[in-house]
Amino acid sequence: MSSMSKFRKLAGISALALAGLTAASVVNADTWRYAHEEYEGDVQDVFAYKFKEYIEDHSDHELKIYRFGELGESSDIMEQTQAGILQFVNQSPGFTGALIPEAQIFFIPYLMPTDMDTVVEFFRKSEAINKMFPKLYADHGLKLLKMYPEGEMVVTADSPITKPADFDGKKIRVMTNPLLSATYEAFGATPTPLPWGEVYGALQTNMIQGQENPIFWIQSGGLYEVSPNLTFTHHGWFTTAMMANQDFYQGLSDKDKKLVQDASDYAFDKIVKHIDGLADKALAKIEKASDKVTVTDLNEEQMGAFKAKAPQVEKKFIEMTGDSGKKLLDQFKEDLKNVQSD
Ligand code: 6CS
Repeated sequence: MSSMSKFRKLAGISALALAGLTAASVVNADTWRYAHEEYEGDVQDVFAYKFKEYIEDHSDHELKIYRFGELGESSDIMEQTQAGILQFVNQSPGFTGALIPEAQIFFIPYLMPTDMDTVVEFFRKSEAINKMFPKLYADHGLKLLKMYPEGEMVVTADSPITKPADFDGKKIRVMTNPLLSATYEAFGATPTPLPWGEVYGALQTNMIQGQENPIFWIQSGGLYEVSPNLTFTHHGWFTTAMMANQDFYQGLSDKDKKLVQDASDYAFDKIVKHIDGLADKALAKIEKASDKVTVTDLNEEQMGAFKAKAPQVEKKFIEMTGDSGKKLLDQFKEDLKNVQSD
């Protein structure tokens, strides 16, 4: 063979090999779909985009993100994920609690500390969060990847709330899980479960007289415009969870499983920085935008009257979840004790 034809043959082989490699990487380059419950720039959106950034920087995969409303309400995106139409979903326990009763643990009032660093440490280290919850989600075809806090819950209403009697006769919107209804019942209100899409309109038309949410959401969703009296009750954190369709996750290569886990860790680290100081910034924006807004920060004594209602909600949680919920609650409390004594 002449040296020229040898070269041609080699070039042919390498062209073939290259074509094969390209085909392999095209086959391995998937587009994954991820839906969450919030709007552009909100906490779940920042998390999703950090997750996407990591995935796309470290693989050939692409992530397509769908925000609130693009594919329906929170319950719709969960159904689509369970059906495998979506690969990833971010849904808050406020809604998942209807599917996984134990997820309602976040609605036992005054269980969580108020200090953000302690809360973040808890989410990082808690055995209940990182070991027990993944098993509960797995029973519903979901691979739990991360639980993370978004911000402390703040009540907004048509008049300031300083004591349980102030809730008398008020319909307060809650996310659609029965334990959160029990909490607001215990607080003296008439709980009204509604999906997110109906909240602003219901406040505007006085169908409901209040609701609870973290302050960034009260600002970004304009809730203060229609529900201007803000009360810091310090009774809990808005927690959320990001997960994958379990069959999809199980079908990934070990390399891609690690990629997804690392991307979740990366997004978590970014989000805890993002929420640091976010509430103060959002409150400042609200106060600048409206002179109708009042801010009430309950003192220890005022909080005491609401805290006194917590044991009855905790009892309800155990009634609703049985032995599994009791074990989770015991572990949750132990994990909290561990981070509080650090
Ligand atoms: O109140 C709600 O339904 C919504 N709140 C927040 C902070 N995120 C999404 C959720 O749907």
